Amino acid sequence: MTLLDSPAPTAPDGYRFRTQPPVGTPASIVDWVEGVAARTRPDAIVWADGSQEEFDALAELMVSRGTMIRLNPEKRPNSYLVRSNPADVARVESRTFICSLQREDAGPTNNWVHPEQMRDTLDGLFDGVMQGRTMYVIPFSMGPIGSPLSRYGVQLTDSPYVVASMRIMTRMGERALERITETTPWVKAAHTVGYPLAPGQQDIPWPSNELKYITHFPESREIWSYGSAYGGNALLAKKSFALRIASVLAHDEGWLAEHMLLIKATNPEGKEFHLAGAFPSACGKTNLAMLQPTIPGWKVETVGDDIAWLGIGDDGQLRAINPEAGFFGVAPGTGWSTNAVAMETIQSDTIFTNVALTDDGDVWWEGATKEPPAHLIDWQGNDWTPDSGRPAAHPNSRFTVSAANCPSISDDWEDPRGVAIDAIIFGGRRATTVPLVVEARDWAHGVYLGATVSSEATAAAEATVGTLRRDPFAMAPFYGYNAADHWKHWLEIGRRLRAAGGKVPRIFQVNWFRKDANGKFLWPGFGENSRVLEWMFSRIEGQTAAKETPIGLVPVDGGLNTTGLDVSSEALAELFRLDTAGLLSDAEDAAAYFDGFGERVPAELRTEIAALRERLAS
Ligand code: GTP
Ligand code: SPV
Ligand code: MN
Repeated sequence: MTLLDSPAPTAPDGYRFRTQPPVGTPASIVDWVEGVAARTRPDAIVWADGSQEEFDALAELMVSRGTMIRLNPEKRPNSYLVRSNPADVARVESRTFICSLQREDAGPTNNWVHPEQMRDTLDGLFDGVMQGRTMYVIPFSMGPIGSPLSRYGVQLTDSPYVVASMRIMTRMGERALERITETTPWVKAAHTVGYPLAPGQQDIPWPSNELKYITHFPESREIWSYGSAYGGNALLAKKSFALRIASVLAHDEGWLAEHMLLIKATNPEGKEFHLAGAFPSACGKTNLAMLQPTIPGWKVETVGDDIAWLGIGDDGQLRAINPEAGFFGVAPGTGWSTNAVAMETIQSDTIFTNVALTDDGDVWWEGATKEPPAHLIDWQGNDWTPDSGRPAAHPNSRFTVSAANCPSISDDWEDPRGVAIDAIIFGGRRATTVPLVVEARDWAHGVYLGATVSSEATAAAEATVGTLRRDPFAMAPFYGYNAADHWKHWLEIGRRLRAAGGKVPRIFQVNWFRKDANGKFLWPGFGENSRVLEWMFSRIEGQTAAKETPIGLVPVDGGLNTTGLDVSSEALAELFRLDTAGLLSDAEDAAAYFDGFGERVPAELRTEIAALRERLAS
């Protein structure tokens, strides 16, 4: 089939999808689309323009197929519920591959297969895989349209759910395509649900395949994804491009692609600070990105909640953009008391995936309200009551919503130059050992804190919930190259920042998740985390002294603002208690973890461990 004889795909009455490439589309894109179409043999090709009309038509199509349920427009205008196949509910790290030419370039955090071998496998899997379906072409920009920091890609997919989600999560369609000329580099991203339809075969609400491959070719900057329609497996602009491929681009070009939230905080005097924070999946980035301070006079505004691209600006500052245009946030635990801003953001124009349906056509999940409704339809479509003994929403259920819907979105969130970063924080979910907040002694120590992030597994990881895992820079699942080279790159960025003479961001480690002997969180978290932000920014301003400890700088007695805070002095002491034995064993564990990277671990990080052990031992 050639593009010119692509038939019109099914569309709701009165809507015509665009079946031809817009005039001026670079030949490189047209050729690639034709090549993939020749292999996958879709019934039709649609060039997504990104319009509201197109989104509405796709939604209507999905409602008619039973993929989407339109929610009650009085409760939740322009919003939809989607239920995935129960075997397709999260990223699958075990099926994610980095296919670099050399195994060592993927490093021990990644599954590696030689690119030639993977191409053979994919050739078989993609052969005729889109039969009976429409292939959608999605040109997209990561980063504000026209920003020098933005990068472009084209995703092909046979999933209308992916097209609709990409419209929320990225700047896509016509306005992105217009920016791609014959000389603009762009990333190829091919995706299929892996469920071809024989002539006359009835489709199912959530087509997917038991077999999954999420593959990346860092040298040729390509992504090929097979078998899943869920989140990071399928919205290839997100983790596959903006982290795995972008981390390689960033390493080569001298910038950083990170799993970080971005916020602007304003102090009572009106001074603004920007913070970038790396936390593993489901460890509170969205919450911190939308934080409502409990301390008077402070304001926090949202720049991004998941991914940041950072580089050294002309002014010598570390500057960051949020390459995304929306939020793909964890629903459970999101409620009016924990994240009111998110609750407001998702009042309308939202796609919900794998949450529960209420009897009046709205959505619910654990933590949405204190009291669960008396009856629900759960995420698998079954009747549910509070005594059902199982969660109504999947623990990794998500909302997909435009950042523009967020009432706390910062006025500089689309600044093409990016925001100038004052502080970088690393956090994980640690029930013991790691204090509430520690300031790094210097940049190299901060890089050590980043490289040794560890966290108890949540539902987003394919591990037993609660087991401890190393997640350096919260990037373990998202590295496109050898993690040890990333740590070296961070040390290099530090040197370049100092040489540039601008302000060098301070680095901090935080842990909202320390527990008491009864397993109860010692710190109330959420809005109260503003107290920790206040301490960090007063440190940057030179307004607060800090106490030296073997692991870094902590607040002096009374240094953390506890006015109006409902935490006992015992709990506060426990939050900062230095568990020397635990810290030493953490350092041993970090050293053993580094050993897995062999020679590629930068000498500076080995020095950090040795110095830390010495300080702890004395
Ligand atoms: P990804 O989107 O998967 O990258 O994750 P994320 O880091 O954006 O995760 P998110 O913000 O959705 O994390 C949500 C989980 O963290 C929920 O279980 C929240 O209850 C919990 N959480 C967030 N902030 C806090 C906090 O300050 N204290 C405690 N105890 N839990 C928190
Ligand atoms: C994460 O798992 O860190 C996410 C969700 O942000 S996903 O986009 O599915 O990777
Ligand atoms: Mn994430």
